[in-house]
Amino acid sequence: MVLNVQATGHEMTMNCGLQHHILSTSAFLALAFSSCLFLSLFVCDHNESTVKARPESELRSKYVREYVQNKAVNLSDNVQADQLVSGKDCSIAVERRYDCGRDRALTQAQCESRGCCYVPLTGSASSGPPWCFYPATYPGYKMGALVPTPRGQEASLTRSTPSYLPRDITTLRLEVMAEEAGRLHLTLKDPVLTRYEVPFVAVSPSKPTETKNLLYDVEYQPDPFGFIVRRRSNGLVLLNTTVAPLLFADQYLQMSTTLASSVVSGLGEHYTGLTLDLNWTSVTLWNRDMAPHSDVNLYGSHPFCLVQEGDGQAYGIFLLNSNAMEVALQPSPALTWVTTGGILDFYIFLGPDPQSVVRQYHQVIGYPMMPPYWSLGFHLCRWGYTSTKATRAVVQKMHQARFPLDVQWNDLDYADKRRVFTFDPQRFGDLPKMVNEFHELGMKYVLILDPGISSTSPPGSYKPFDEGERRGVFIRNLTGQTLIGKVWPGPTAFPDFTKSDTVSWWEECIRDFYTKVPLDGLWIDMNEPANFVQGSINGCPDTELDNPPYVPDVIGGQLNSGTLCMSSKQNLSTHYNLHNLYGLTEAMATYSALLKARASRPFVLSRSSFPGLGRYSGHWTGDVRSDWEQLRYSIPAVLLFSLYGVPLVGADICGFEGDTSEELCVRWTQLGAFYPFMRNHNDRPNTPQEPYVFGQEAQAAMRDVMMLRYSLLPFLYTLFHQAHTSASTVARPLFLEFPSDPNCQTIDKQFLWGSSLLISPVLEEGVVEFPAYLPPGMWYSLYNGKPYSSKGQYLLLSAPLDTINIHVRGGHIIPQQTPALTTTASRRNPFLLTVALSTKGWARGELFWDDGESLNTFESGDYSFLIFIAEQTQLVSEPLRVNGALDGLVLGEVRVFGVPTPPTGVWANGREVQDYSYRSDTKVLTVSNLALLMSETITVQWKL
Ligand code: MIG
Repeated sequence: MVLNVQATGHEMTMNCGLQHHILSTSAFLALAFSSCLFLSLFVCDHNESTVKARPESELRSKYVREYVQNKAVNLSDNVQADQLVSGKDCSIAVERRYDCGRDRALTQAQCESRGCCYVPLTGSASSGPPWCFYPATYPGYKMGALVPTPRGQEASLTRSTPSYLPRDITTLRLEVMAEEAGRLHLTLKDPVLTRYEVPFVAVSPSKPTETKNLLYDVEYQPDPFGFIVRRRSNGLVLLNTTVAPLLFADQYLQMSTTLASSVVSGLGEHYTGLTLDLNWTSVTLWNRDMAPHSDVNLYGSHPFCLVQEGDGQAYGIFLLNSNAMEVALQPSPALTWVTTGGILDFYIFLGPDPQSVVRQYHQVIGYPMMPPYWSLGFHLCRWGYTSTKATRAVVQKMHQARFPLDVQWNDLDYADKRRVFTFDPQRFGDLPKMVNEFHELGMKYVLILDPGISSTSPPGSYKPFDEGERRGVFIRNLTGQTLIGKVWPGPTAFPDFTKSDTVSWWEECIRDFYTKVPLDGLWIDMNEPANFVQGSINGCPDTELDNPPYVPDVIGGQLNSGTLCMSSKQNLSTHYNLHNLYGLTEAMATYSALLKARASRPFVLSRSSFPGLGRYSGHWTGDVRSDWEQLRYSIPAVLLFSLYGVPLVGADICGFEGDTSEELCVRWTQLGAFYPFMRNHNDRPNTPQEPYVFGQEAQAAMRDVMMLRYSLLPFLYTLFHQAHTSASTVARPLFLEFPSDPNCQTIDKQFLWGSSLLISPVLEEGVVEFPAYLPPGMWYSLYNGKPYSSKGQYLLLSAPLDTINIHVRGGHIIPQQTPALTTTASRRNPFLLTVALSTKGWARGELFWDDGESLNTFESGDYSFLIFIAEQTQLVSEPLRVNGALDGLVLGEVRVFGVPTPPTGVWANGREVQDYSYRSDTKVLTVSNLALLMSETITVQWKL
């Protein structure tokens, strides 16, 4: 019953003018499709080629780069793109060339022996179109008749001409499932030999939806096989895979498609802006311990992208596949998925609005977990708190300087000889006592847990390894022995979290440690998994998995660079197939272990990620450098993880690698106060960066913004509840909220919390004034209620060192609470409602409240839920559901922004109140010193 009021309120907040600029060319396209065989000649033309080329990106096609380096060919001048080459139709516009040599560099002779076109380009080695590309028709699979099945339709695909790859799968089964009106699910598998498939999906295939209800149409080209997906409402082609042949060999699967626009977000984890550069680039998805920098694969893999169509609509593409993958992007616009194993398992999400695309995606990968309330407080960490004494001193200094601190952390320093599940008897001998002291202060404690288990302690002296070996929990090498790599403790074995015995052993290790050290959460690092030696201490055998015929463009050049041998064996499959799932499976086991040990809501923070991680864990963006560019790119990183279903995310505030500066650290703390997950963390050799080490002015700025965050935690927590129950986002890119505003498509220097707070941080050194975009509508400064009515324009904002600009959107009510130095204390303080009236004089908001740490409170009904509704002259707080968590809590203050004239009187629950003020300059009414029970209906009225 409560559910139906928890929609995120979009219908009331769309005051942004819904203009639907249907692409003028769509009618033309629809005509072209009905009559044309070679669709590929048309589908890309509608886009006005708005390719974004980021200056820092100088990526070229790998193919061209190799040619230039190897000088394999002479660049011939003035070669025409449009020409017939040895009888093949090679008259293909350069931007619509699809690389025929993506698997390896080819000479002209090798290219032509593949039956492909070889047309070098002049002086454009850096622009990246391939020189060897598929001709207009090229043999592929031939599709048989589509036959109905209980889940949809299926057809058989056969290849009669071998491809140029080893071990073609010559017969494939295509299955097409219309699972939801807005979700198309399409798989290509080997019908004879079962191939590896990703084992975790949140939804099981459902009954097909009636064709008349679908948001899309699918058409097939039978020979060579390809398909086209169109948006039914306007005929827009969203995917056209007929533009290049399908390849499906044992270790090389490739499919190309056009895209409906060049505004593409996703395919992480990379160091990029919110939208990708499609100018002949590629991204590799292969989990790797790698400090964030341009053009390399990082810690996580998310084979999902969202495409904004340009008229407020959007769609998503998800390839559920965990093998090493490269996605090539080209400006036509188009992309090519190349994966090295598994099956092709595509989901297409039709939206039609971007927020619906995100929800449809999260329905497949799972909605995010509800984090404990305390985890939204401030976290402090560094590598180099070398003893309990040093750790206690940090906490004490934070308290003395009156900074909020909910969670104190320790890095590897705590462990005895760096072995997990131990603590150093000298330096951390009284660790349990320290943790209890923190608990008495209302704080929490988290420590790091690496997956590598030391394998060289004397037998009988290190139970996690002895017991793990006895129970066979570790990943094995090709010949069946425990694979040994090297990480912080020296030689280590790696738990295989795809095995149930491993999960129970891990749960026991955590429970045993927890009985000594009552920690509150676990930080799972190095779980790509990272390995300091390549493959294992004995190298890797020479197998098709260790040395595959094709290796995507991974940093280090080989799949086993910085990780385990690909041929090593896990319960579910080989590491070759499961590598990208290592962090996810560790997060699942760790979540379950914490739940069993602590019997309350788990907190897990994982570095490695894969779709579905957000159900168990948060994420931090790894080893970011302490510089301004990394500060700036932390925003798209956080926003992209929202799209990936991991809303609890943040970067290391003030930067991890290198020394920070005072100004950078202030600005980073201001931005970090609006990361959903807020932690300051520092690397071992660097100068300290705890808030208290800086000058008084810097400290004051940091304290202010930390207090501001704490005051907003009831609102933030409610956003997490919404994400958990309806797959909305917490930190939200502007385009999700204002899909029809073209200005918002790529903005990633500003972002929103939910639909109502706009955050505009300073991201450059020395800047104290900068232009920020205010989407159409009423906005108010969160600090003083100063109003801005925007038609959708940039506004010059003042931002001295002590200020981060935050605007509240008209029509919204923000629940706040008087801040304190911990959430334990702040949760008992009076609430404050900030009411930002729309131009029509209304606003609404909501509050989700529970004890902050019990599991499944929403699911079991053990929570409170309040809605707030304001009209011209009154505010009503209506509890729709009340539980004990609200006992004794009061509303202490109300601020109303946008009250046009001074009130002549104010009443609270019918009684006249004296304690109010009105400012004519900002038009803000403040009613203070209230003490009205939140568990009851509250009415505050003012007479104008
Ligand atoms: O090889 O535990 O990203 O946050 O401080 C470095 C030490 C291992 C990497 C993590 C970083 C952490 C560090 N870890």
